[in-house]
Amino acid sequence: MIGLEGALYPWRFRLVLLLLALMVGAIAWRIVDLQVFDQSFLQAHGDARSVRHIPIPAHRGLITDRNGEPLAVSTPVTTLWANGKELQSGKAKWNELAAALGQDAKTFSVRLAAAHEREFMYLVRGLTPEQGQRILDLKVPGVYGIEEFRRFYPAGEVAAHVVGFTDIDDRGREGMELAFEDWLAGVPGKRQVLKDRRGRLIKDVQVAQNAKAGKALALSIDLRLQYLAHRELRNAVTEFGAKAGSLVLLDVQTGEVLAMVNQPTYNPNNRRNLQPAAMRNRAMIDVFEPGSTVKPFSIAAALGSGRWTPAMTVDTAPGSLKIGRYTIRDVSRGGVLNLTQILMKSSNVGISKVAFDIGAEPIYAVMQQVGLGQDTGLSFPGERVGNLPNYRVWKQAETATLAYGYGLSVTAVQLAHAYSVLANHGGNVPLSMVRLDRQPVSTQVIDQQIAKTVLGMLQSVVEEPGGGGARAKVPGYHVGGKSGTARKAATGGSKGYVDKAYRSFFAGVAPIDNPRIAAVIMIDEPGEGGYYGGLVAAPVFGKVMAGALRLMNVAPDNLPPAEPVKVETAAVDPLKGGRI
Ligand code: 59J
Repeated sequence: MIGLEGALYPWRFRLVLLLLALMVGAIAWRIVDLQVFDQSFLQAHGDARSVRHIPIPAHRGLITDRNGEPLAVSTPVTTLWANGKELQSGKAKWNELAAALGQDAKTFSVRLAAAHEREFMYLVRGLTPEQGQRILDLKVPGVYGIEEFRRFYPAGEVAAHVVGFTDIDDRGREGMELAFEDWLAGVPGKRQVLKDRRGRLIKDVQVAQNAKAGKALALSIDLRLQYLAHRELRNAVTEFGAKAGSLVLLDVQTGEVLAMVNQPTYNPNNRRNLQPAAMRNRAMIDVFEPGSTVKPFSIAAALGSGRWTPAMTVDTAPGSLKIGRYTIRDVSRGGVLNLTQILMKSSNVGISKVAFDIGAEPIYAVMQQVGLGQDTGLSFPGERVGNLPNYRVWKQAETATLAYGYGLSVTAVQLAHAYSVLANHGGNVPLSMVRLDRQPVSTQVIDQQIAKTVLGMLQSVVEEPGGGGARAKVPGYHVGGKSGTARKAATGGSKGYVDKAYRSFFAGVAPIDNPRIAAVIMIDEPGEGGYYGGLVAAPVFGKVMAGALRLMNVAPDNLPPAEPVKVETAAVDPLKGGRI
């Protein structure tokens, strides 16, 4: 045996020992380095290659009408996706898969073969969970399912413009779905999973973060009134061959929008072949000259000036009035008219003469205070403000046209709001598209007595002979309102008004003594069977109001006097008895 001392080359032996020791030391150091100093960095990188987070979709809040009727509902669906690389190992099952998905086997296999380098492709989105499971049960390699939610709109085309819709990724795109996106959406959660080098799911580790469901939203809309408004507007647009139309119903005490419908409309549950014209919530995103429907506000300004009383008269003969190069015309000639008759005959000349007397400013002020051409505060997507012009110096032509409704532009919802202020006896309540739990603050903008006087005049328009609003009558109730027929202003740079293109209006309130509902009907370009507001729009008011007042349990204020009740006297003497 050769001892250490006896080694032939002791220095060599020591060198080897030293080298070995150094190597052990280096390795030990590296271990410490990796395990201690670089640990978190390496852990993160390791996880990044194997631990994945997949999102857990959050349940989107339910949208209902004011009584809890569902308007937008999220239902669970299964979306199928595929890993194109993994798919290639299961070609034998492709035909079966194509059949289950209802696709042509040939085109389908071409599509799958072309995806051989893709890690992710959608196969089909939004299946019912049962349909999805049936396909997953085929166990085609590379085919996976994810749980998602899809919106369904139970009221379909009836509430489409108000409710709006979400896109395929469940984000609000239109209407209240978009306006209240943050409220409705919720926060998606995260699920931690382990995947292998090729991205295949190995293990569902844990829910890293629960999804937070979105909040429910109750709209101000009453679906019963919405259906009624939809039906009557659609019938009128069809009957008169009109291009479009809008109808708005407001609760005059709370400012809540009870119904808002437009024609044409669309089915939000099937948005293929969608026409842009059908998608417009015209009641809020289209503006127009309101014409004669604003005359009641000019009258309110006249009464507010202190210079006019309802009995005071104006001579409107000969039915036209020249202002420079411009002529104001009445369609029907009236002669000497008091303020009520100016409204009943809808005299442009009459209201212009009143306007010249008081000046444009007080008329402008009333229109502004009732919200015409003003921001509604609703922030509805695409909503327009319109325009109420304010001149430093008002020329006569501008004064006259403002007084009978031209030169300003408004939305249907603004016009309804303006009538709701009259109906609320001069109190302006802000509009709301969501159900309110308490009475909002009202601002008195028209004197209460003046508002009541104007309401009385609106009643005459509907209930007295020759008022032009007879077709707006509602059996059992006293109502008031104003019709309007306005030529359409030329668009696209051309001046003046289009030949034979009109908008027909009716705006009104009911019941007249203690109004609850204000309504505006706008029919765009009636093409057959007449075009006057009193003929086209007024009947829609009558029918919708009749139904709405009944549905809202508003007590009738105009019932025929009760028939004296005949009491049948018993044919027998109760004391003596007899046959009953
Ligand atoms: C009218 C206008 C256009 C704009 C005129 C309607 C003006 C005017 C320039 C001729 C049809 C028509 C600024 S009519 O709304 O007076 O609702 O039942 O469009 O006057 O000066 O062939 N309404 N309508 N005027 N313009 N400019 C009447 C009236 C109204 C009715 C009927 C008959 C117009 C009673 C309208 C209705 O009150």
